Amino acid sequence: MIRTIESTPYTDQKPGTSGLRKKVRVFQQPNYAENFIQSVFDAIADKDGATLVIGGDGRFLNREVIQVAIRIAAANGFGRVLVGRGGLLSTPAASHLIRKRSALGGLVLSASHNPGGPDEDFGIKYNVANGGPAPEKVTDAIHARTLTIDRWLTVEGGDIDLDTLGEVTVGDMTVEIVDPVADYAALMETLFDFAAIRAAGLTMAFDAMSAITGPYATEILENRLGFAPGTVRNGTPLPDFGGHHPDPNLVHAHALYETMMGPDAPDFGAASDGDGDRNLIIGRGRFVTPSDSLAMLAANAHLAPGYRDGLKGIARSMPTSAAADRVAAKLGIPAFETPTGWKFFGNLLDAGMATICGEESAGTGSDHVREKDGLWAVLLWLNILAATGKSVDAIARDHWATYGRNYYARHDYEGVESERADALMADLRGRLAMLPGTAIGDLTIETADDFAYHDPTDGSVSRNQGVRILFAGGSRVVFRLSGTGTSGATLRVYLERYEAARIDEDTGAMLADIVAAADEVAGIVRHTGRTEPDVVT
Ligand code: G16
Repeated sequence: MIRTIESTPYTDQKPGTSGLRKKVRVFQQPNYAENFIQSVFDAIADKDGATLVIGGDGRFLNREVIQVAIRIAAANGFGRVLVGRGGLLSTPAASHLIRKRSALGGLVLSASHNPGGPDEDFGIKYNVANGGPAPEKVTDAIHARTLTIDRWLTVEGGDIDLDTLGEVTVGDMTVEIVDPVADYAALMETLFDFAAIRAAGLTMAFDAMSAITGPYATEILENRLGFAPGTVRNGTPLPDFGGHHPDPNLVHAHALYETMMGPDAPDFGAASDGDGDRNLIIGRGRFVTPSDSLAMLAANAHLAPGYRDGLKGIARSMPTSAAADRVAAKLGIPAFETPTGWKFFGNLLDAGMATICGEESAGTGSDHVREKDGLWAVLLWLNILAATGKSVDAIARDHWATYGRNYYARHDYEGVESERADALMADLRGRLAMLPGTAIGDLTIETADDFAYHDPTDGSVSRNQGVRILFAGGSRVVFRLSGTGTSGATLRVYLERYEAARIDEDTGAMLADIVAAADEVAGIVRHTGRTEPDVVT
């Protein structure tokens, strides 16, 4: 029997860069998760008898919200819900399942790389039928509904067993508990030459960061590709990620970095994040920035069976370095520049205009799903290493020798008071027209604008996506506020300098004058009171 529960709106349920992310305690307020899930269902059509995928990264609150979501889905007319065993599904595996089973969409429960636990973060994201994050017109409709919602629907009944494969009935709806790994692993076998990787005899360290990729990496890397037991570290998903940030960068995956720079480093090192869509790539003695990784993967993708016929196009988010554009130019294929947020790649992938996409925020992926995919990037790297017989370092050096090098870094100022961060951006935006021609040290500003994206597939326009300051000679600094944080504001400053021939310099030294110019042009110290970034990646 369907029950109607009266409720009142919360005013803070606007989805950010990637769904609704808040502190666990916020989600634990009465009706909070229920309101948002019901708003999702109120905002979408064709639910009757449709299939819905539900899964999450296993963080604190995952199981509880899944049980609630199943009952709300049953009351809203869905015919079937697919749930990963244990409530687990990596974000790319959820995307694949939506596509494979022709689901109407999916609820992906994660706050990605943010920490988990009772005092940490939780999130809910809705993905549409192509497997990708809901586009802005859908998230806008969901948000509008959260502001007027006055009830949510549920069915009688208790929690179901999430840990046993098979089917159970909730209301009139079937719930199917599926193996979270099997379909995804099978997809990877179609894209990459597993036999060649196995035969290459490479050694590897993979840090699953006590998050969702543990079971996937253990099955694919150790069981199917024959990497030694223990290759996958921190392979058991924990509700609090062992108390760490499951963020695969040089700060939070520092132990892996130390291993890879040490005397006994294996050939290849990698890590993924809370929900399995990000990746960190480190060869023996060689860290590869996400922007470079995108370019190198695109340049070599034809070595993997899934991409043997070449790429249709390459897409990157605006703050990502232009290294991939150079590869696209050489390949004679289009390069696209989108706003930050994987959702902006979906239309290009659906239209067959791009095959590989990537972001500076450690995300790379292809048209095999509609999310970025951490293990996919790892496997493509392994396939390239196996096919070429070269090291990561050699591939990187060869790449820079061919294309030149985009020195790149991102400086994050976290937990800045929102008013101060907003003031910095408003101040900067107000001065954009006056900036061209301004000299700062040896740099001269050539152009300054606020990035707006015109989607070539549907004509939609997304404005105010980040301030770009371009210097004469091709160096660049970009300023934007993160859309994924849960407390205060995070100012991201993206720094880039292109060198055609000087490919072996220190990144910090190469970017020093741009760092100084960034502060001068935006008044970072003046506005935020911070003299140093919290995280440099
Ligand atoms: C999400 C989005 C990415 C975006 C990243 C950082 O990743 O899916 O497209 O690049 O956030 O966004 P921001 O700079 O606004 O914090 P994830 O891995 O957190 O889902």
